[in-house]
Amino acid sequence: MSFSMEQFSLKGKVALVTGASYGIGFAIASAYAQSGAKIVFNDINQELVDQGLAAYKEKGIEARGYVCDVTDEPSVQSFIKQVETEVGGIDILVNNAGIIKRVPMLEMSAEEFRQVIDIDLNGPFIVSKAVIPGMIKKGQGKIINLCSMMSELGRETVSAYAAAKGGLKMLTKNICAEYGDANIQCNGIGPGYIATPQTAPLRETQADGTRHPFDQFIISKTPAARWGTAEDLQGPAVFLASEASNFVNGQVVYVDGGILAYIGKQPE
Ligand code: NAP
Ligand code: GCO
Repeated sequence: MSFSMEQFSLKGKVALVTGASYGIGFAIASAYAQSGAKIVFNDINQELVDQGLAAYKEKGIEARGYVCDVTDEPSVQSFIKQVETEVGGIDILVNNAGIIKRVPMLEMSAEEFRQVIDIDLNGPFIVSKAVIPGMIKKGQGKIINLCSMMSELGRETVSAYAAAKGGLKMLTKNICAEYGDANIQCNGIGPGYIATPQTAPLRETQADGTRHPFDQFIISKTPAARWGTAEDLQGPAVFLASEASNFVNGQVVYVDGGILAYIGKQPE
C-alpha cells in the first residue's frame, strides 16, 4: 500500500480513553477527536465526568462520558457493553487512568501499595480484557497504555507506581504476544515529566519564591530543559492509534524530551 497521510486519520473510529476528564487523557482524546474519532471517556465520579463533558464541549467535541471505576470488573464489563450498544465497537483503547502515591516504601502500607497496583496495573488489564473480544470481532484494534519513566527507572517514594508501570510495560508486550495475530496492536506511551495535576506537587514554588528542588532537578535531567506538556503526547498518541503504526506492536514510545538518553547536567 503506497504511503498517504490518510494513514494518520482516525475518521470513523470509536476511541475510549479512561480517566480522561482532564490531564493527559483529555489531551489525547482531544487530538483523537481532531483526527476524526468519536470520543468516549470514563472517570471515577459524575462530577468529574460532567467537568470533562463541559471541557470537551468548549473545544467543540461531542464526547460521551460515563462513570466507571477501572478496578471494578463487573462495572467495566457493563460499561463496555453499554458503549458498544450506544456508540459502536471500540477501535482504540487508551488505558490512561492512573494514580500515584509518593511515600517512602518503609512508610507505605500494603493497602496503599495495593491501591496503586489496582488502578495503574489491574485497571488496564480489566479494561483491555473487556474490550479485546470486540476488537477480535472487528478484526482490528489499537490499545495504548500510559506507561512512564518509572517503567524503566526507580526513584525514592514511588515504589508502588514504578512496580505498576513496570508491570504495565510487560502487560503491553503480552497483549501484543497474545493478540497480535488478531490484528490488535498494543503499545505503550512513556511520558517524561509532564505538567499536569498529577505532578503539580513537584513543581510548587517554594515559600522563598524559588522553584521546587524537584522542578530544578527535572530541568537539569531533561535535554529539552523543560517539563513536557500533555500536548507533547498528542502526535505520538495519534500515530499509535492510526493505521500508520499497523506494524508497530509491543513497543513503548518514550516521549520524554530525552531524559532516558541523558546522564544529566553537571550542577553549576
Ligand atoms: P491525572 O491528572 O492524575 O489524571 C488521572 C485521571 O485518572 C484523573 O481524571 C483521575 O480521576 C482518573 N482516575 C484515577 N483513578 C481512577 C479509577 N479508578 N477509575 C477511573 N479513572 C480514574 O494524571 P495525568 O498526569 O493526566 O496522567 C495520566 C496517565 O499518564 C496516568 O496513568 C499517569 O500515571 C501517566 N503518566 C503521567 C505522567 C506525568 O508526568 N503527568 C508521566 C508519565 C505517565 P481523579 O481525579 O479522581 O483522580
Ligand atoms: C514522580 C512523577 C513521575 C511522573 C511520570 C514520569 O513522582 O516521579 O509523578 O512518576 O508522573 O510517571 O514518567
